[in-house]
Order: sequence, then structure tokens, then C-alpha cells
Amino acid sequence: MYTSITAGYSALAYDSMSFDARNRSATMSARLLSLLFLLTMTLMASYAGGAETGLSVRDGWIREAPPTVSGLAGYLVIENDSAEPRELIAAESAAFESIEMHRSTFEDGIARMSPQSSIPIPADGRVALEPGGYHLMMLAPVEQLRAGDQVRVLLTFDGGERLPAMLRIRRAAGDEMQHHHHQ
Ligand SMILES: [Cu+2]
Repeated sequence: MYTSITAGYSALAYDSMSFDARNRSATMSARLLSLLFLLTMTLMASYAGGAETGLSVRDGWIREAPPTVSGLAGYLVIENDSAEPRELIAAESAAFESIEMHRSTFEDGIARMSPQSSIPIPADGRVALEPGGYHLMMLAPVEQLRAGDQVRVLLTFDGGERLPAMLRIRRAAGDEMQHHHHQ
């Protein structure tokens, strides 16, 4: 029943296929082509991103924490091979509800962390997000992450460029002090 109706319909449609319809399908393939082109360019841009903007990321990892901890600390190194100082202004990941940028300080025997609106990357230099300093505060993991898991994080910089980074979950050596998210 369904098949015959469909067959009838498509025969009809074929019969009455006007120049317009054919033109539409030509437009469709043109659209598909331009979409592919765009996709290719986007991929190329993200690969070339490092070369063009001078920014690159490496050594990404996330400190494994018990499931009761709602904020995990993420670390990575961002290199800036350009003559302009740059800033990391945002980070996001499908694996977390949100990601903040924090800086840990240790003053007068008290460890604190404070939210940062950006993290500076000096010209022709690098910034290391590492324990005791800047870090990504990765909040509310969508599912529990275990050592060995990999998380994709998208970093946004002040010029609007975005760079993906892979961060692997691992235990920190000598992890006697857990990085709890502040209350
Ligand atoms: Cu923090």
C-alpha cells in the first residue's frame, strides 16, 4: 500500500519534474559542494591554526579525582610563536557542564584559587597551566572520568581563534593534596 503510493507519487513527480526541480537539484549539489568546501577549509584552518596564529597546545591532562569531587583541574601548555601577546579567554567541553579559568596561589601558608577572566600567553613565549598555578577548573563532569580517558576541550583565544586540545585523565604523581573545588 505504502510502496505503491510512494511509487505513484515519485512517478508523478518525475513526470512533472520541471526545469525548476532540476535546477533545484543542481542548486542542492552546488550547496553540498560549497558545504564540503567550507568543511575542508575549516579543517585546514584548524590544522593550519597553529602556523597562522602562532598558537599551539600540548601536554594536556586532567587530574583524576574521586566521583564526589565536582571540579577537576585541567592542565596544558600553550605556546605562542608570534610577536603578539595573546590571551586564552574561554574553554569548553562536551564532557563538562562548564569550564572556568582559575589561578592557584599560595600566600601566608594559605592555598587559594581565584577565577580569571583570561590567561595571558606572552609573545614568543608560553604559559604552563600546571598544579599550583593557572588551571582549567572543569566543573560537573557529564560522566565519571577515569585515568586513561581522553577529553576534547575547545579553547578560545582573544582574536576569536579556537584550538582543540586533548586532555588525558591521569593521576598526579604524589597526589597527597586533592584539588577540591572551592565551596
Ligand atoms: Cu580551581
